[in-house]
Amino acid sequence: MGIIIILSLILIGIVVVQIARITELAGKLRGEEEAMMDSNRRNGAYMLLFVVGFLIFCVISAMYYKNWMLGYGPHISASEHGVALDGLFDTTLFFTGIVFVVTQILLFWYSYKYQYKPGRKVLFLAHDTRLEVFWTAIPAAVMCFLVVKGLIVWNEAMADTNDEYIEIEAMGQQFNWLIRYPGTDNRLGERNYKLFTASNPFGQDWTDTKNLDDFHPSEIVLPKGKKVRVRITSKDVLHNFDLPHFRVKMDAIPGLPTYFVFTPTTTTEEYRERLKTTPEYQALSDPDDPGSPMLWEAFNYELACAELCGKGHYSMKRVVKIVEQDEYEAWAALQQEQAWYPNNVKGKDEDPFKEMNAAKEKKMELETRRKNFMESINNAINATEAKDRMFKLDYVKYQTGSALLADESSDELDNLVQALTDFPNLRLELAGHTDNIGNPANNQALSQKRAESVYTYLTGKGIASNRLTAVGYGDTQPIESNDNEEGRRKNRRTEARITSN
Ligand SMILES: [Cu+2]
Repeated sequence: MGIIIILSLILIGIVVVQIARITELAGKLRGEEEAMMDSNRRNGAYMLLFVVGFLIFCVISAMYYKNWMLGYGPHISASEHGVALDGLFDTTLFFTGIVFVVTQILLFWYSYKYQYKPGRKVLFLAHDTRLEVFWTAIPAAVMCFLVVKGLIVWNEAMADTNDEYIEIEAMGQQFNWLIRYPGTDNRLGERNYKLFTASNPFGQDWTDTKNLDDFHPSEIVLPKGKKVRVRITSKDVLHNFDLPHFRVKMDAIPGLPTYFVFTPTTTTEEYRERLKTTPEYQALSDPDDPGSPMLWEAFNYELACAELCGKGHYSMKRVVKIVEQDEYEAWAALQQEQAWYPNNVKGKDEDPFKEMNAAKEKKMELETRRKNFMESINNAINATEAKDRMFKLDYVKYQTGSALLADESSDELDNLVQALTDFPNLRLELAGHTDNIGNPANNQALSQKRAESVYTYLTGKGIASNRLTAVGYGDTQPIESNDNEEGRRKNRRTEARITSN
């Protein structure tokens, strides 16, 4: 196929050359000069026609597409610096526009006017300093003006700010944008590329507490009129952080964080209102679905990647929403609940605070148990009916088949020591109970020994022995059915009955 195309092109070339030669020979026969003059006149006229048509086309096309153009009509910039940036483009377009129109007209007009005429000779101009100065100085002056104006606007837009601002991070990766907000402390935490994992997409360093409240929303929501600083980073290749409606555009470079500071001035709702009266936005957003919203209703600001970064490049989009301050705060509060650390890292192996948090939780749990235990003792003391004048030692445990106290029992027993100290007249019967598995005599002996273990513990802590008695009831007083494990577990228990207070 390729060879056939190349052969055809060569053949066409040969044909064109042959036709040209035939024309030339025919011209010689007819009188060469007359033929050439004729052709020149025709081509000159065509050129004039072309340039007029071309310039009209430029104007019509600009007018036709005006409502889609950034910087014009509904698409005036939605950010503070964007207005100045658009002004810069307008100024540049003004000067280059003049040069463009003038040079096009001159180029084609000269081709027409100075076409070959017999006897007219070309002016020979070897050098003219005045002309050189003239056509160097004018572009230089215009360029200076444009560059200086451009630098001023650029420096203003890029000036890192001391004012209050919201700092967010956008990290490009093949093929989406990861967004990170600073959370309630308003500060983004440190990160390190060595920490990248599936559960840590930003490589956040969790030992930096500033990271703990950061959240990763799926869209960018920002309040109107607040300065925003975007930290722009990349995980793999070059990307480009582009918010066209805000005239924000900056490369995302792996290993070299960049930034952009801008202030949104138009909410999404206000921008839609602008588009509402624009004819181009009156169509259905989905032409095949008559129920779909109009284009102006479906409009959303967009974050795109403006760097051709791979074959999934087109999918690097995120919706950007500009809202009023209170709406932003409501959104941020909702996102805060989805903060990355508490939902995805806390308590897992990569959590550096895992043990600390576990210890803290254990402490809180013990405190709750203590409160509940003290309350149940109080209730028992204040109870009038004999059957209620008792409380259970739920967290007193023994080693399996033995009367030895399990280590964790000391928490509850120490609470009991405290209660016996607080109520110096309190006297207790310590009652051991078992389930009905095994020999009743053995159960009786085990429950007696277990009650005695508690007795020994308490007297060992300085409680007078005359305030305590230890009784084993074996399996004779079940509180639940012994037919299932759950019931048997409840029947194996230690209780304290108040004998006097
Ligand atoms: Cu990209």
